[in-house]
Amino acid sequence: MRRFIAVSILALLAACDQGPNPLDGDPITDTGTTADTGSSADTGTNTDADSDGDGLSDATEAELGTDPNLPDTDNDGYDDGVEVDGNTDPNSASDHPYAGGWPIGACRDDIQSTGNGLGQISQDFALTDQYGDTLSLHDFCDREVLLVGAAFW
Ligand SMILES: [Ca+2]
Ligand SMILES: [Ca+2]
Ligand SMILES: [Ca+2]
Repeated sequence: MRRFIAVSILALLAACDQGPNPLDGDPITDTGTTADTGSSADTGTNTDADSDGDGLSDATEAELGTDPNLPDTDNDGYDDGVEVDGNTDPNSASDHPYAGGWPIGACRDDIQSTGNGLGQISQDFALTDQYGDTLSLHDFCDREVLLVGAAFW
């Protein structure tokens, strides 16, 4: 009796796999088209997902134009999330956090020079630090900077 039941179950499973498509009756495998029109509010997209684990959600990466499947979009050695947190451009390899750890101000792109006199906002200029990075004065727009000059003759 057990043998008969087991054979019957196998025959039933085989019939389910081999039978005609229940949607249209033909022998072609159903491609997933059903009466569901997809009108559900759930589109299957998880906006909180971070597919590449760089600290930015896929939705945020879409807004920034970075690759949601590549942690370091511009291949400069810094993950996209680190760049956003450090106020650098995750889409530009020439713009990245300083190796020396000098924090870059979020206001750096908004700063407007007013002159080089006392109390004025200086023109931007760049210097090289001990790590070989080129530091821009306006990158430190959110702090006071003491400049010490020296010359060799
Ligand atoms: Ca991401
Ligand atoms: Ca990067
Ligand atoms: Ca970058």
